[in-house]
Amino acid sequence: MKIEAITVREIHLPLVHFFETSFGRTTTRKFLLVTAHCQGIEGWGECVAEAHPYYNEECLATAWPIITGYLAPALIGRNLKAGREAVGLFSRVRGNRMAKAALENALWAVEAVEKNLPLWQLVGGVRREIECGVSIGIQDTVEQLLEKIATELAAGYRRIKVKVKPGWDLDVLRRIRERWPDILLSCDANSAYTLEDTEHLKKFDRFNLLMIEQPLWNDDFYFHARLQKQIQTAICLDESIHSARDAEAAMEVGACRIVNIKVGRVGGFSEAMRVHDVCRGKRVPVWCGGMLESGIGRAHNVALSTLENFCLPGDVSASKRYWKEDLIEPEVEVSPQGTITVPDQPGLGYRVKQDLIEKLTVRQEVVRSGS
Ligand code: OSB
Ligand code: MG
Repeated sequence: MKIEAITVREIHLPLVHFFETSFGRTTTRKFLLVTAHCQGIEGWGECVAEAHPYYNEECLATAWPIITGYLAPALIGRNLKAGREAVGLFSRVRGNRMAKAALENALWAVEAVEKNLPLWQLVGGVRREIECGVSIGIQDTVEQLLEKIATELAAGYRRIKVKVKPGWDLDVLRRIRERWPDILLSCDANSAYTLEDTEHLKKFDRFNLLMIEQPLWNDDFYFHARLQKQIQTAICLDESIHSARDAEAAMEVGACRIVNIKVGRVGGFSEAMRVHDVCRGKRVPVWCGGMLESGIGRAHNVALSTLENFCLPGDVSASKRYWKEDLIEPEVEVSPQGTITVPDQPGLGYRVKQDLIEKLTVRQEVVRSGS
């Protein structure tokens, strides 16, 4: 693939329903899309950094200049054989993994078209169908949350994850378990607790949770290991795993028994596959996390979820849970059995709605040689 130009766009897409975590509420998802133009083939990638640096350090205001000023220029004019070669070309730039992932993943999509393979096969997937769960944000009342859970269970979803924070946790989990004693249930704290909450966190063990996601600091493994020794519920790490090396260290110290893999958080498909592999080697199950992606990021998540060790239902769910109209066609749909059928077309596997994307674009920059 000869990379001739890269288009970067900022998109604003209103959510069907607000999404609230321990760090705040989102009503309109603002994100970047990148397009790699390679001799007639266009590959799309989504930068999952949010509008504000609350989930992690990246946000739109950092990803834009990193992509246009450093990462895209490192690719322009190159003739690559594979998307993974982007890793070496980006290695001088520290961190900024979500920005890197957007571009690397766009190149994987180009490679898939060139090789006439569906993306899931190119990344080494083994499943034709992936299992879906949902992540349900903090609501205004517990009754509203219970109603949402009832809707998602009726739609077939196989695992319910709820967001928790101090003041929205034990009572909420108790009410859920009273109504549904046996469903696969987990919770995600997005770093809302500290070790001083250990006695409180022990009480989560009553609810037979599949896992508690990132209870402590976003950059920690060591104290998660200390907590894991004191609670029965499996800890799953999200925020603090940026690489395969992080995953290895976290597992070695006993910080988690499950790993959430987000392709943006770890810097792209290459690193996501390495995280997957080290976890498989230690027999630690993984699942695919979500960042409220549009169809483009969602299509990448579907492909990633086909790898062998993605053996728990992920946060990859139907387009219509998020958007009135998604940016791809067909939209991502979930069967009444709570599964997504993986598309078989070469490349991304979905058609990108260029017209809609242009309408939703609030700013755009094209990086090409000499620019
Ligand atoms: O911690 O998994 C998270 C959304 C934004 C930021 C962080 C997280 C999430 C989700 C949503 O839980 C998952 C999704 O439905 O895309
Ligand atoms: Mg999480």
